[in-house]
Amino acid sequence: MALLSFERKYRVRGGTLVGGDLFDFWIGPFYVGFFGVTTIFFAALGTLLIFYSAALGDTWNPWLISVNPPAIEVGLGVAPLAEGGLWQAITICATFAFLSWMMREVEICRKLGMGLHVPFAFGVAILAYVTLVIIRPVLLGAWGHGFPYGIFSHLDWVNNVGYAYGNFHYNPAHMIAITFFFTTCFALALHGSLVLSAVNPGKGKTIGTPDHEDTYFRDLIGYSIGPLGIHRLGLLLALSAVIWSAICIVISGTIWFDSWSSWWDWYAELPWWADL
Ligand code: 07D
Ligand code: 07D
Ligand code: 07D
Ligand code: 07D
Ligand code: BPH
Repeated sequence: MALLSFERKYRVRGGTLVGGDLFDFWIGPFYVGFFGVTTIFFAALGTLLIFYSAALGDTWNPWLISVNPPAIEVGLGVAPLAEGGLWQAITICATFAFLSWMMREVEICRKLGMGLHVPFAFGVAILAYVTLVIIRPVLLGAWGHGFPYGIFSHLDWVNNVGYAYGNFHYNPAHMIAITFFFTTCFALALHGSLVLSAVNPGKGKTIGTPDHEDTYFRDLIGYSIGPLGIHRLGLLLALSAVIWSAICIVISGTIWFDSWSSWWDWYAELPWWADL
């Protein structure tokens, strides 16, 4: 296999966590490693089970295929395959496929002598998924509280769970999560446009230095967070968005059972205007 010149420098042995040299190789551009093998295994098995479930169902319309969790009455027990057992098996496969993918990222970071920021960030996405299909269902006492694996059916789940608590917009953690999501897009829009503007000064002119970028924001709003700072901020915003998402859903039904709008009653009941 022909290697590109930079690959000779970086395609070196070591950094693996499991399996030593055994899986320490590349297939084309892809690093394999022990966790590459486990990713393929769980991803393929999980996908196969989705097809099997679709074959048992009554539609091949991709928008309508849905692998449903067991009925609430099954509680935390194991369900027969066709009645939610497939959903349980796919959940196990998916969780291990995602975790394997994260660990493969860790091995690649170790190989390249880099920090573990990317796998850490992906770990937060996995945490959100695990909160939805494992942690919250376990706390509520039934796998039936997980979301169904189907393109339209999972939207119905979000909708129905939202309205089960009145207007979900009043969930304070949902507000914080949305605020972080909006702010993440805001920061990325500013960062992406700023960098492109600096590297597109117009035909025949030289590209601006990072000083130009800093000066732009100092002129505009009196402050620039700087070239490294914006990446720290971006990561912090994105991870906060998802952590608050996980919080907003895990508290629904575990510590708050009512409509979310009535959570705000404490505000109306503050002593200085409660009796007005
Ligand atoms: C762009 C990276 C690429 C990923 C893609 C998705 C599959 C599914 C399997 C048919 C940003 C690949 C799709 C592997 C095929 C079968 C059985 C990431 C990018 C291109 N959702 N959601 C979508 C998932 C949840 C919600 C689209 C996954 C929660 C809303 C896609 C999960 C809640 C809307 C999808 C998950 C929720 C969507 C685009 C897991 C709260 C939309 C996703 C494992 C988070 C949008 C028809 C995207 C849409 C949409 C996948 C979880 C809400 C099908 C894999 C339960 C409101 N979701 N979702 O671009 O068009 O992500 O839906 O947690 O409006 Mg969803
Ligand atoms: C409009 C902001 C512009 C800001 C400006 C600046 C100042 C100065 C000064 C700080 C567009 C203002 C500046 C004031 C301040 C100082 C010093 C940004 C704007 C010019 N939805 N939904 C979206 C999801 C549901 C609904 C967009 C998700 C339910 C409606 C986005 C879900 C129902 C509208 C989105 C979900 C519903 C939207 C918002 C999940 C409710 C819109 C982003 C997980 C029951 C809005 C153009 C945006 C839209 C919109 C996401 C659910 C209704 C894609 C993830 C099912 C009516 N939704 N949604 O638009 O498209 O930012 O607006 O369930 O109008 Mg939705
Ligand atoms: C962080 C940049 C700084 C901006 C800040 C917001 C005001 C309002 C006025 C009390 C990311 C300054 C706020 C000037 C004060 C009065 C009368 C940008 C950052 C600090 N929304 N929205 C919020 C606005 C719309 C929706 C929060 C504005 C659409 C949902 C804040 C607009 C739809 C949720 C806010 C606008 C929609 C919010 C945080 C204009 C679809 C939340 C915003 C002018 C897009 C979240 C209580 C943020 C919340 C939230 C402001 C438009 C949906 C109050 C200025 C109509 C679902 N919105 N919003 O972080 O906590 O932005 O609500 O278009 O859950 Mg909204
Ligand atoms: C879960 C994805 C993890 C992904 C992984 C990887 C593969 C491989 C392979 C492509 C978390 C998967 C990878 C499968 C693919 C290849 C090759 C990310 C996850 C591990 N909401 N709401 C949120 C808004 C309303 C409701 C979060 C907005 C209504 C419920 C976010 C609006 C009602 C839940 C959010 C709005 C309602 C949420 C989602 C507006 C419905 C949740 C982001 C504008 C009537 C969910 C943890 C997220 C949550 C959630 C935004 C409206 C209900 C903050 C902007 C009022 C029930 N909402 N929402 O979590 O918190 O990403 O989940 O109206 O469960 Mg909401
Ligand atoms: O490699 C990556 O990116 C290129 C990793 C990844 C990441 C990473 C990666 O490093 C990071 C840092 C994040 N995501 C971060 C985030 C955000 C902030 C924490 C957060 C908002 C988010 N990711 C969200 C999402 C979403 C949403 C919102 O829905 C999706 C769909 C994704 N991220 C998707 C992805 C993948 C593109 C990639 C990634 N995020 C991880 C790829 C991976 O794990 O591959 C191994 C697994 C497979 C190839 C397939 C497994 C198949 C299963 C066994 C079966 C399917 C089951 C599933 C539950 C069905 C769902 C059906 C739906 C219709 C509901």
